[in-house]
Amino acid sequence: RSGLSYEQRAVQHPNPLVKKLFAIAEKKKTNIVLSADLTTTNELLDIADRLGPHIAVLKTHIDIVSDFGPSTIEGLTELAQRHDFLLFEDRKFIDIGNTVQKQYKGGALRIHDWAHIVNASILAGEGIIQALDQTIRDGGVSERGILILAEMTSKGSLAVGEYTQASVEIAQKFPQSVLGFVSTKELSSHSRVASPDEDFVVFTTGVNLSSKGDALGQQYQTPTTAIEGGSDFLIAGRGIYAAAEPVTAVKEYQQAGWDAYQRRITSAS
Ligand code: UP6
Repeated sequence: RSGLSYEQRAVQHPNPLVKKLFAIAEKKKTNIVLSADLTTTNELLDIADRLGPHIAVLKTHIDIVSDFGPSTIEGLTELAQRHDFLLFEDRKFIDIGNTVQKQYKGGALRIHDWAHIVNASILAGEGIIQALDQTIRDGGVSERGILILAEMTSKGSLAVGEYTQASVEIAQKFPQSVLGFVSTKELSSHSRVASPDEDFVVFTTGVNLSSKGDALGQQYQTPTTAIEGGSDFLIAGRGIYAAAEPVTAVKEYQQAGWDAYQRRITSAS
């Protein structure tokens, strides 16, 4: 699968949101997801505006924004349209289905209203994905999808082996709303019964060009190793937004990610 171009995959893919994501990547020549872990609305919108032309997706942790309010979401939505990127709320839902539906649709954050993509862990079993899938189907908005958090980049992560395999098996049960995974590499080898037209999208966190990790257990790989491992979209945070020149940094990540992707599809053809 990952030897195909985004354009080829877009043609074959049944999910309209994945088609849109691949189209954005091709048009802007970027597979970068900015992890915009800024803690005020001004900083968040400022970085989204400056780096927006170079990214395919903006990933938020909306609950760390100290002055969160309607203007936060209005600003993000407007910038996503202007610069043509998707919004991914890194909520990591993990509760029982009934609670997760309320967390997704309602509360102060109303994530379903504005985030194209959310993610969830399957620790609680497949009911959590069933619940999110139901909200998406009943929600009346077409461009919504889920990524299953199948692995984690932090040292000592327990999301390995059978757990990761169970993530793939649950994803296969909800092909309409599960777009793919957050994982360090492609997971098709974990799948017992991969059908030929299955095409999950792999988002990879823990990507950094110059650092190996941080003091709190984060572990990084480079854009090149991630793409070589089958990743489709590279999620980078501090490597970009905390750089002395974030615009220069995002262009470096964009180039590295795109070059590695080009090499992958060229060597496969
Ligand atoms: N993230 C990880 N590892 C995971 C899952 N999620 O780092 O396994 C998220 C973090 C953060 C971003 O919550 O928002 O990806 C990584 O940021 P960084 O590039 O600054 O380390």
